[in-house]
Amino acid sequence: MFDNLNDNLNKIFSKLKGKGFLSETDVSAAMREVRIALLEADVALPVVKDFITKVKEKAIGADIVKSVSPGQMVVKIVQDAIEEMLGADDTEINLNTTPPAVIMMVGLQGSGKTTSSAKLALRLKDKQNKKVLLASLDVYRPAAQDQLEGLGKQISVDTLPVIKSEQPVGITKRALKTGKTEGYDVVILDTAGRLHIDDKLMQELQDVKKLSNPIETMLVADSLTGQDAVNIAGQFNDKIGVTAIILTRVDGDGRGGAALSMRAVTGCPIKFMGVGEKISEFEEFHPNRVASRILGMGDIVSLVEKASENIDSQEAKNMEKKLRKGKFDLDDLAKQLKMMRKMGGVGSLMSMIPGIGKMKKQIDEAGVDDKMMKRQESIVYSMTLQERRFPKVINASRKKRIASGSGVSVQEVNRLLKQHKQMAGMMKKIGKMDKKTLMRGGLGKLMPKNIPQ
Ligand SMILES: Nc1nc2c(ncn2[C@@H]2O[C@H](COP(=O)(O)OP(=O)(O)OP(=O)(O)O)[C@@H](O)[C@H]2O)c(=O)[nH]1
Ligand SMILES: [Mg+2]
Repeated sequence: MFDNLNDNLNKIFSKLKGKGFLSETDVSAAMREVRIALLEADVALPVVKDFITKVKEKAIGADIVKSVSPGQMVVKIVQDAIEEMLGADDTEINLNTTPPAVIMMVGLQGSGKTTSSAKLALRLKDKQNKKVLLASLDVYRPAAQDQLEGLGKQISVDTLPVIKSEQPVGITKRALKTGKTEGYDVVILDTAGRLHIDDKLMQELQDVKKLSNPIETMLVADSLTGQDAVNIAGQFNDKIGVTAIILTRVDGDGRGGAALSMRAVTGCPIKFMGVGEKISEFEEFHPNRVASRILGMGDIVSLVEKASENIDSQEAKNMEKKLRKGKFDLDDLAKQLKMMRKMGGVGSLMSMIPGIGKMKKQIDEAGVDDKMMKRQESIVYSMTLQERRFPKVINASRKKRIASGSGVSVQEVNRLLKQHKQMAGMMKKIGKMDKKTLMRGGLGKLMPKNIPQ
């Protein structure tokens, strides 16, 4: 799914990613291309328009986080907008009722209702440990009831025994009764297909729905039919009310338009997708995962997320100013430790910075791990304001108090103070250095030979 869209978006973003500065014209030009890409993917026009407007607004007014490029920021904004278009994550099946909970499956002919009924039944049985009864209401297509029975056998889920000449409403009544008396948790009603939406069959669905009061009415829609699937979903929703959508044949869908516009147009969440003919080929639909599949730029997105979530840009600026002046007190140390920890710890930070391999080894050897950073943070927070600003006042008795306050040994407090002293000294030197010297690797030379543990 989304292969073409993924290719097209990649081409558009590769032009933006490297740019150090993005003008409004750059963003507008890129959005024109994104718009075409989405339309080519068969996304509904109103959905595309809404999408582009939102992205443009955010991209142009975006507060660019220092550590990422504007292009990377746009990728993140686009991913957020795709997620928003796909709706909130909502794959729970509502079974919150006096059992049996009824799930009614509706949809056009051949959309995959019977197959999806079995897939859903298997999932409820295996993952949620539910006792499920499958019932076919399809008295029109010859062998439809046998088809469900065969699938039921295959997955060891019971099917309601077939009584020839019984009509859908009668079958529904019997299914409910059997469900109740035989202690089923869930009854899945697999209804007959419709070639198109006709009044007689719609009436039948309404009758079945009224009688069975389903907790979920799932529309099964073929993603290969693109915008038709979306329109049909809208009509089903108007006429009988739909609570969720199962999108089928996603395995063959290279465009993904139905998946992308379904939620925005119908207001119904896509809960599952069929990704093949086999019963096991059934997946939950998670908007965030689908969005990252579409863009295929998960690394950039998570980098931006981490950077923007955790670094208050003002804070970073203040820190830089202080460093330039060569000042670095214990509060600053605690802030730095916290920032690093929030960004996923030393390991994850290192893995995101290219060419850090050498230093990583050094740091590993020094034993700077996340737990230690947290302990160090708590040592600092056990100090008084005066102690943090002027570490010199920390005498033996104060050290004892700080150690017991943070649950560590006095030696550990000593180690932290020593480390701070070294770092403060280093910062002072950096403060005096100009940028050129820093770039030439001055920083490495400044690293203390052995960071105290
Ligand atoms: N590739 C693929 N095939 C699917 C998927 N879901 C269903 N099918 C196939 O689509 C065909 C029709 O599926 P059914 O489950 O019988 O569809 P239906 O909606 O019950 O059809 P009617 O009862 O006739 O309306 C079958 O050959 C299924 O194997 C899917 O997710 N991927
Ligand atoms: Mg069927």
